[in-house]
Amino acid sequence: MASLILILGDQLSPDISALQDADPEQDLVVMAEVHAEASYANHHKKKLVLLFSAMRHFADELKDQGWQVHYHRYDPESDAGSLLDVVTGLADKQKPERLVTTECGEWRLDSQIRQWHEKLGMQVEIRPDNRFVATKAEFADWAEGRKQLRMEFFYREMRRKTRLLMTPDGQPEGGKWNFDSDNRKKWTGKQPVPVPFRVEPDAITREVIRDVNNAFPDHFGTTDDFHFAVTRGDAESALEHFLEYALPCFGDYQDAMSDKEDWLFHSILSPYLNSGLLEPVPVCEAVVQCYYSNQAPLNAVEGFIRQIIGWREFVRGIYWMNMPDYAGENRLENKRALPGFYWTGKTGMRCMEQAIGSTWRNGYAHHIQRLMVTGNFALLAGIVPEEICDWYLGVYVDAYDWVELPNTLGMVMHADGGYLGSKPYAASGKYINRMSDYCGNCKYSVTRATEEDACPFNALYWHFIDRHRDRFASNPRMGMMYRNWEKQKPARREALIARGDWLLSNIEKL
Ligand code: FAD
Ligand code: DLZ
Ligand code: SF4
Repeated sequence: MASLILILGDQLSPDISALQDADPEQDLVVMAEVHAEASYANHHKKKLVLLFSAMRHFADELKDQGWQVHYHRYDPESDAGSLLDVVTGLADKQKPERLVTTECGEWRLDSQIRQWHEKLGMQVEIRPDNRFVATKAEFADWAEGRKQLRMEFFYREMRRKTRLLMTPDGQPEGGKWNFDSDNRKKWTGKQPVPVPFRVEPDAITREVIRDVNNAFPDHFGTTDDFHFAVTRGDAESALEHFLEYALPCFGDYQDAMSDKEDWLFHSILSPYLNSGLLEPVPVCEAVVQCYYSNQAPLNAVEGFIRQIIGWREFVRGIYWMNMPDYAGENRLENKRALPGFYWTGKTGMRCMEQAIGSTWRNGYAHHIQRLMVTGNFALLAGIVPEEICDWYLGVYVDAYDWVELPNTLGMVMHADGGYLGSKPYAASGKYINRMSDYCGNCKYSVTRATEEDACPFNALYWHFIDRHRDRFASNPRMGMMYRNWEKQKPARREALIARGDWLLSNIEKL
């Protein structure tokens, strides 16, 4: 045999670089469901179902196209507990000339694979991942010499590179790069939300659901009502569904949250983009086409592509430029453990209960829930970054270290000292009340701050501002918050700090 071609669980793209120039008659494709990958995080049961089922479907599609595929199914009794074990077993039997693979998206596994040539005693060819707009080197070139890295400027480069939403003379469509200021409406229920796209589980998915429930009964979440796409064809239908029903309102309600609706107008495409069932540029091209055919307004279309060719590419670049040290950052010197209610959802804070509840049921919460509810609480409460990062890495079906870590450690926790974002997204209950209808159904009162029934976010917000004065008071984007803090009467400030202290000491009871 000529080559073993290893395809990882998030590399389910027919054009993946590892398959390029391969010979279906001579080479053997290897895919493996293994304990080491299934257990390095408390992966949501739906994430395991989605990946294992999508992997099994992809392997079958490759076989139908004439590839020889060795597929290792998850077996708790198997001696092959890691990808290296599976590859070693095959290499011993088949004596291939080399192993070919596409670079892995996680530093943890990538650094292992880069040592495999020594362990296997054969050549290991690691090819670049060709599914991103910017290469790692392009990002590093862009970042070099800049004091601060700001997504907005990188995004403009990506617009120029892809020519998405650009006029023929090289100007941004609509005369502006960014229409974010139009994208902050509260959703009141008047505009009906689309029914989320769903696929009923086929025989393969039903078998995986049984396997996952047997092998991982203690993992977070539920497999009930699994309805994600697990093939490229169905993921493309999910994209069509989004374009037709949700995209027109995506921009207006991008920052909204609802007590009644888990998905609102979001695309729910991240699980497919991140596992390889969809590619970012064709998705953005389809979205942009909706603007030119008057099916969606510019604020929706620009807002959407900014998330993908802007944020998604930006966080990946930051990840690879700074790992592994980035993962250990804790510049706010947080010491508090993650409260148990992140795993159970049992809390009286309605916004947290709903965001964690949706996460438990669906393996999904939309961006504003992740950033301004569960993330904001962890920031205000001073949770140890590693613990909150482990939570986010486990509980979402779209979670992979390269995208989760910069979002959590950088954007939410500001643990990188402002490298990714210029100021922390700290907010009181007022913001949550402005963007949602949670507070009306909460046992706490959002208009109070120091009383026993006062919204915990309020005092925790001022506690955060006060305890990080040395770090943030000179930040021009936070000056107003410090001026507001100083304006309050000393007795009020004392009461807020006392309430904050009480909340932090009694955090498990909230
Ligand atoms: P939409 O709102 O429809 O957005 C469209 C697409 O834009 C998404 O599918 C995604 O590919 C991309 N996108 C949007 N925001 C971001 C962002 N901040 N970073 C990177 N891509 C973005 N996204 C992940 O894909 N995996 C993660 O593990 C992940 N962890 C996160 C952790 C935290 C603390 C926060 C605040 C955000 C995280 N995000 C993560 C970003 C974002 O919340 C999700 O991409 C989004 O909620 C996915 O749902 P959607 O497909 O409906 O997104
Ligand atoms: C996330 C994940 C899981 C749960 N299981 C597997 C697996 O069994 N086999 C596999 O090849 N990949 C799996 N993955 C994805 C990897 O752990 C890893 O997150 C990505 O390959 C990073 O790019
Ligand atoms: Fe959340 Fe506070 Fe509103 Fe309750 S009152 S839902 S805790 S913001």
